[in-house]
Amino acid sequence: MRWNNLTGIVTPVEHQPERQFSPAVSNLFLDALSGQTGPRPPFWFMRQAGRYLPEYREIRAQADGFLDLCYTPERAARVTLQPIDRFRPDAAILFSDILVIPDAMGQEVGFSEGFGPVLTPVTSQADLERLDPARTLDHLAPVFETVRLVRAELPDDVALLGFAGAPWTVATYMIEGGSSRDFNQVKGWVISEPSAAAAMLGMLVEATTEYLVAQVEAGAQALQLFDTWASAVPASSFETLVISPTRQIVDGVKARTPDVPIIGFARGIGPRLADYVRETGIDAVGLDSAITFDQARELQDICPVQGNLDPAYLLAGGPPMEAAANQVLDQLADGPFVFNLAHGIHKDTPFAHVEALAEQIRDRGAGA
Ligand code: 1CP
Repeated sequence: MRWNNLTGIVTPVEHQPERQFSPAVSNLFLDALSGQTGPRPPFWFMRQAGRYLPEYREIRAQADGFLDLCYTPERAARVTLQPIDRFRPDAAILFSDILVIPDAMGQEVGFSEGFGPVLTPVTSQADLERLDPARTLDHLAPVFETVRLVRAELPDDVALLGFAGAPWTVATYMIEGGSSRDFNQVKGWVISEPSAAAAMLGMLVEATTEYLVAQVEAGAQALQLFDTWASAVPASSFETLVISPTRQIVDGVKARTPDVPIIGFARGIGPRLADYVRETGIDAVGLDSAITFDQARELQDICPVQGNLDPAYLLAGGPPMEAAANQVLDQLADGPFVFNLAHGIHKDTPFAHVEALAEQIRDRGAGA
């Protein structure tokens, strides 16, 4: 296996900017991301579209696999809008996945029912050289069409959030060939093949920047970068694997679409979150459930925060959920804040619990 002498740098693909949406009425979510506090905190839920919704399962069953669903704009748009119709959150998140980027670059990506993502792992320099980030925009054209369809359907006071995986998190799937518990393959690879790792992160930065800019040009009004597995990165590699690739994407996106707010969600990095915010240039930060309210309020002095009800409360429902959600609201809603979960909705969550939570947050605007 030889990994040396790779550059992995791609030339940005030219494309025509399109109309950028500007909301006619105030949007609580975008206001919060710009540092304002409104009549009530805005909310949306990570994985608000997905398997816990019967109407999602119905469309999913009609699709020829999960990626087919992501790449069929009419269906992906319907799925994006399903939770909006049910719960009326303040933001819709584009229905897609973080693994469309390796798929676009030419890696074999599949999703097996009940098992999760399965990728043919990148194990050699030849595998790496076969990846081509320059294909990203063409391959993901259906996703941009989904963004246009959704924006045309969304009420003006609901914002459209685009997203992508951060390079490190996407790289874990590309090297491990799927989900991992210990990340030994990818961590070993980074240690023994640093130039190959740098080349792959470089490809991911380029592809992800193009992908996010194109989402904004198609109508996304804010973006979220998911660094779900930032928790696995040793402190000594944090700058190289988490901070630097994220900062490059933030800089690249802002150079071309300066006004779009970017939320960074780096899970499990606890005390390093403040550095993450300052050094990457993200506009707002997503909090996982290990973040204490004291930490969250300190972060709120630097930027708006989003979070952090543990999804287990939503799964449980009832008075414990209500009490836990009230605590989050009491502790954080005085500053710039977007109510959300600490991670995605669990697939066994009864949607009645989600309805109840949405109503509870909305009631905060009725004088609570
Ligand atoms: O068969 C199915 O229906 C698959 C389930 C599913 C869904 C609904 C997958 C496979 N992806 C998605 C959609 C998705 N994924 C969205 C849009 C929907 C929404 O939020 O409403 C988003 C934002 C993601 C992001 C995503 N995908 C992340 C980051 C967020 C997180 O959950 O930490 C990650 C890590 C993935 C990879 C992935 N894709 C699918 C699964 C089951 C996974 C996770 C696998 C793992 O735990 O390692």
